[in-house]
Amino acid sequence: MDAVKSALQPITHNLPAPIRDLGVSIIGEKCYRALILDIDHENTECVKLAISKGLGIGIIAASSIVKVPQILKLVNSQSASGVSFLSYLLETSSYLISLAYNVRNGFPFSTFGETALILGQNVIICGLVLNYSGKQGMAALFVAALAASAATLFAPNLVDMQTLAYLQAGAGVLGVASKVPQIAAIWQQGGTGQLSAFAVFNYLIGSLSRIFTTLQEVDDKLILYGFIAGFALNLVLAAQMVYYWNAPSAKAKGKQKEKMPIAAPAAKKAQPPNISVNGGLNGNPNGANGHGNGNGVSPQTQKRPNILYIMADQLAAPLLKMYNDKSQILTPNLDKLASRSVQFDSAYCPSPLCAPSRMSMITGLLPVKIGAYDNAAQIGSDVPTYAHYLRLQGYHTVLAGKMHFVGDQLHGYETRLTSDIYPGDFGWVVNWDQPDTRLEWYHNASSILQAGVCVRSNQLDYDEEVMYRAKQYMYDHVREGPDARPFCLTVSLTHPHDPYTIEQKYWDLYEGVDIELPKVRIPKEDQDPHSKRLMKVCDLWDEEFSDEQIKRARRAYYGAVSYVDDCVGKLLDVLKQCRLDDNTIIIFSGDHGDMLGERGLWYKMSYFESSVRVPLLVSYPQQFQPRRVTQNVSTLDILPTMCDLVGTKPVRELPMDGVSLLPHLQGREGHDTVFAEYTGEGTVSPLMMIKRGPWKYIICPADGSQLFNLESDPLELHDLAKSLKKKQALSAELSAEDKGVQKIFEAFEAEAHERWDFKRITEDVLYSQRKRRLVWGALRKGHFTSWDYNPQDDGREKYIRSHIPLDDLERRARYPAVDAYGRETGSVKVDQAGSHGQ
Ligand SMILES: [Ca+2]
Repeated sequence: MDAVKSALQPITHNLPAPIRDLGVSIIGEKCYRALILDIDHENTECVKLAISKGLGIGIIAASSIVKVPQILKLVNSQSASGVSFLSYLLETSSYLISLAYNVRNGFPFSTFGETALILGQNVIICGLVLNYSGKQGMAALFVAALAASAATLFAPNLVDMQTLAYLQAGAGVLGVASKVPQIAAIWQQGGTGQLSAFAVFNYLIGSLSRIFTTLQEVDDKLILYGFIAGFALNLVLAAQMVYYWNAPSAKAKGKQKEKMPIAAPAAKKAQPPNISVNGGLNGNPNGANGHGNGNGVSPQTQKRPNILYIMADQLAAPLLKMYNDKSQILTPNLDKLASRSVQFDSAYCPSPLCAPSRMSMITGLLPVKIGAYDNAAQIGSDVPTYAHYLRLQGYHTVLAGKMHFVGDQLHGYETRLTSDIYPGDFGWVVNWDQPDTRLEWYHNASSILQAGVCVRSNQLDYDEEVMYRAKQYMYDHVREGPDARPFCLTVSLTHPHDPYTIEQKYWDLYEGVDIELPKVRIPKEDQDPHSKRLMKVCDLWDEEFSDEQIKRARRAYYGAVSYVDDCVGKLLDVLKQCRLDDNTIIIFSGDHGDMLGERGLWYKMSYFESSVRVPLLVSYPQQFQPRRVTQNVSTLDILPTMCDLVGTKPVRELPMDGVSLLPHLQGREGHDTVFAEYTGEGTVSPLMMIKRGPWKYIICPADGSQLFNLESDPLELHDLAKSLKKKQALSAELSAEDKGVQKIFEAFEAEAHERWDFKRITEDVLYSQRKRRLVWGALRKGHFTSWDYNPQDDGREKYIRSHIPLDDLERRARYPAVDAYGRETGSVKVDQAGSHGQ
């Protein structure tokens, strides 16, 4: 020891003045002499003090950046969504009081410094939250109020020490109370979710250290009790962390926890799918991947949940009752489903056009990435879809209805029950080389002019077949008995797509109803460039529809929506009759909306809400408490969400634009940004959208950019980009609010140009269009071979046939199964020859 001392002393006695002074200022003259100069380690008092000071400085250093990630998140997203101002306000107030109490008591800075640093960061966060919530005025008021409170608390003549002590006691209680909801949430959810273990253990160590530094340096019971209570609650949190860390599985470790399939107990780590192991056509009923348990949503039920995904076509979310109390459209079944669902209030399609939206939805990839440019674009058969992912997990992937595939008509679906309603070829290629030529298949005014009642239509023929096949599939499935593989059945209806015509029954639902006219009417000359072009493309430019015509079209659409609602009711009814309802996750959504006369626009192809926003419901009350989610999400998110629902993950090495909705479904914080891309008819260059928080930003090199704040301007009447431009042209003085908007707009512009190479995308689109035009021209010469799907339906193998024993057949066909006396037996004989005919 003496050797060490004599080696060190020449150094410690000759430290540079600034370091010596710093040391003295931290641990005092006495302990500096004892520890540094004399190197006396027996001096316990000074050693303790030095440790205490070291801990204090460590805590202060860590606290100086503790809120930086939150600040960056706010700045990058330019949205305050999901951040509670009240919570930050309370924390900020409690820190301000503590700071005043500590300063006025003259306690050493090292024992409370973090209070000041976190306070400063909280003030920034509060300001950002108010700013991004569109309350710039409130932000100024908040800072002023804070300054006034600080002045009051620090002034001995205004607040005496006794009052300040009471306030400090209150602040301590407040700080402690803030932990309780977190503990309760973990208890209820049976897991720690996205709570950071790093933060929890940091807080635990921090509060323990603070007890030590307080005992060592501050003689104040109030402060001490606050830290002890804080430590106790942090200890509970940490214990919860440890408990849930290990509870689900000995295999589940650390960070993998977040990636687990929902509530899956013995879940294995998500692995790239392995075809040789996973189920083939025969399917292993216990999971087909040989891992059985651990892949299910519910650990209690051995059988993994089925998925029934119902889609509508051209169903505008803003018109539906579930999104608009005042809606005149009758949708009792959807309303009931919504009340049992996690309902997404801001769900967008990835492209406001049929095929691109659907191709992106099934692949989780934005249209440009997969070449889904228009309604005649083909995506590669090598692009993984949710059907591939679920099939690998042993699911029977089944499609009944429309998907608007071009070329490959299956894209991973094992079974397709109907043909498509639209052509699966290059017939509808857009031509940007001749942008002013209206093509024969474009939408036109006839839908509106001829709106009304029908006995039958193309659409009804189609959807009636879709419904029959879908219901029949569920009946067949349940008669397969308990060994049937789980299914993912997509039922995709073509209603309420135009033409606006529907059966009398649904038309009559609106008899005597004064059908609401569009809310927004804009003179043609005041329309934005894209809307003008859309009116021309859809042959609406020279039309002046009377209110009566508009009402008839809307009434027929309302009827068609009620028809969809009826279909949903029927599907859910069959699910229930087949006793599949308890173990089936229901997803409801659509491919895009319909302007239905809003702003003088009809159909879709634009980024206004009625065209681009879609309904989205996920119903599985056993796992997901019904709630509403306001954050922006996309139907792109359906693929990664389905993967989570069945206990797998998209392959990490492959691109993925969709983000799982699981955090939203579980009531945790989830994403709030969506992107959309449009390169179809009605535009002449790529038209893109970013929706983040309340901001909707639209960019098209041919038309310029638009910016709307949906929170303050839900009808999208004020294009902020346009008004900024106007003010700048007039060299008008920009208000503080204008400057804020300008900053947001510029950030979006930069982001868009970073994300999209418009020149290259335009070239790619033109290249694809030209290729397809040439190929399509050739394919129409001579003998035409259709790519349209022809579903298998072999009448020789159903019903009563001589090669199937009659008694067996009747017994198998009856559900529920009965014994010889017609009493329900509760089980289906599955060992008989194939229920689908062999
Ligand atoms: Ca469509």
